[in-house]
Amino acid sequence: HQTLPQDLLDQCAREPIRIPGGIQPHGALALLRDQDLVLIQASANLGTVLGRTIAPYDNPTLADVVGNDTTLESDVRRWAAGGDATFLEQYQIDGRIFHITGHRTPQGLILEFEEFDESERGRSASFYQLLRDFLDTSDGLKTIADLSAGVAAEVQALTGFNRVMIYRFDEDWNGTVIAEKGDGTLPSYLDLRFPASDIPAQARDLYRLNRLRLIPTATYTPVPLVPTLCPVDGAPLDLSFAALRSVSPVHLEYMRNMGTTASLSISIVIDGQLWGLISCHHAQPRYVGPQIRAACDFLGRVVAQQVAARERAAEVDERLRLKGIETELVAHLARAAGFQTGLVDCASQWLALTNSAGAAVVTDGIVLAAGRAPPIDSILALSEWVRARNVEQIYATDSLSAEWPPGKDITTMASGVIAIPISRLHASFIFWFRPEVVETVRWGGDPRAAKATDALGRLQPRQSFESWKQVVRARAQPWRSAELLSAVDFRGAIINFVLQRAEERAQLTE
Ligand code: BLA
Repeated sequence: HQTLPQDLLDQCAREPIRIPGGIQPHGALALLRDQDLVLIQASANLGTVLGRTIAPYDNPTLADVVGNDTTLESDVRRWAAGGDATFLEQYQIDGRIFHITGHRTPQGLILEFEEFDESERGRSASFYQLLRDFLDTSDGLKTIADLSAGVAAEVQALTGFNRVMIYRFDEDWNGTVIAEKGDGTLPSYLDLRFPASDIPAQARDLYRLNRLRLIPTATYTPVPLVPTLCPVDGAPLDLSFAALRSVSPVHLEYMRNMGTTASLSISIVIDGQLWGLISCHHAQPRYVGPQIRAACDFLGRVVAQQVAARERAAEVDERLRLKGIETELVAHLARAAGFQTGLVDCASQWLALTNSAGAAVVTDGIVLAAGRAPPIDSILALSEWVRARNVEQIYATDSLSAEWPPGKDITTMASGVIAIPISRLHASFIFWFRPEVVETVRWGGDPRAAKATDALGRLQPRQSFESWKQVVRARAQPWRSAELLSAVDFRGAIINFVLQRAEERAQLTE
């Protein structure tokens, strides 16, 4: 697999993206002290953005900041005193309309101001319609692929970004673009895979918690916070949940290299895990206001639930189907002279139990095999190796040779292996095998080229996103959890069977 040297990965993951010390310039930020809502820290552009004279060092009151010719001041006070986690309203300040969002942090209340953008007018009116239509049609989108394509189209319609992608993470945190809706302005990234190092661990961590980020232009100059450190605790202000948080300069360079000026990304979080992103790109600068963003966030959550429901339903269906096969097989074994020969007699059910191409049973150094299985000697050597691992219930891999070097000689039969121990005393196992499936992965740029460093040894994002083909060998189709559960269940049945036969023998000899 393509991974960066650990020290470079660590370096990327160490960038403190939650405390960048500044914001993006498409709005302004104010930190209010909890007890009296006095302004104690602000982005340097607060006065300019609001068109008022504000001196952060003079501890201005909330009314000094936002004026008191609207209900804004009293509404914020009421929110601050009440229980809601966040605040999102529109107000006029000196004749200009602002979206004002608020959230609570241990360092105080953060208010963010974004001026209403004329391009939002009319869009808001149609987004309820769009969301409703999506909810109506999404029931009919049965597969993850269809659902993803539907969502990409929906977000494209909602936001007008040139290219909207559904980006799904794999177990190594590489990601693949599994659906895309574009207007032809930017090249297609559909089916391309991107290395885990493109979105380092601390960023993924943050995106699990804060599900949305907007970068209207990747060429901005950050606006610093004044004073630099938060007066409450002398620490940098935590901007984890600030919409305006200034983003990593490494990432901005990445965007520029990619030819995208603006981006919006929305997390798809399932069971507390980052499953994927809805990633939107625009060739030109592009801003979308808090209401459209909230609609996108809402969609991201709907999609997460729908993906989870479909994945669960597919697992349950498969589990039931495999259970049916197990029942048949066990009934047959009950009539067989020994379970080993019984398995061979019912080879097709035996293989079907885990959707495998080959299987073997090893007891007392004797191997019986079915389907496409490795040679006897290899199976015996493999049993010894698995035994040395002291496996309790199950051992499974989709790339045997990566864990057991002799496995490289049997990849065409056994790149994927499940082993279940069926005796505490002996190296007795039931195995299932899956062949190598040679896969051609198209990467969005050569992942090895992501290792470039600058003169100071700092890792740089890669320059080229030309697709690059990699042929992956010695890997089988990964095991699904329904298949692994099926193997574990079957182990229970076999152990019962062996015990029962032992008891019967004991009774006969009594
Ligand atoms: C962040 N990298 C990101 C983000 C994405 C990507 C989506 C989230 C920010 C956003 O919303 O734009 C990567 N964008 C992609 C990928 C696709 C895409 C893969 O559209 C594919 C379609 N990046 C590097 C290297 C480093 C790095 C080498 O390439 C480290 C040195 C860092 N990427 C990096 C950091 C962030 C990031 C630090 C966090 C940015 C932030 O939120 O501050």
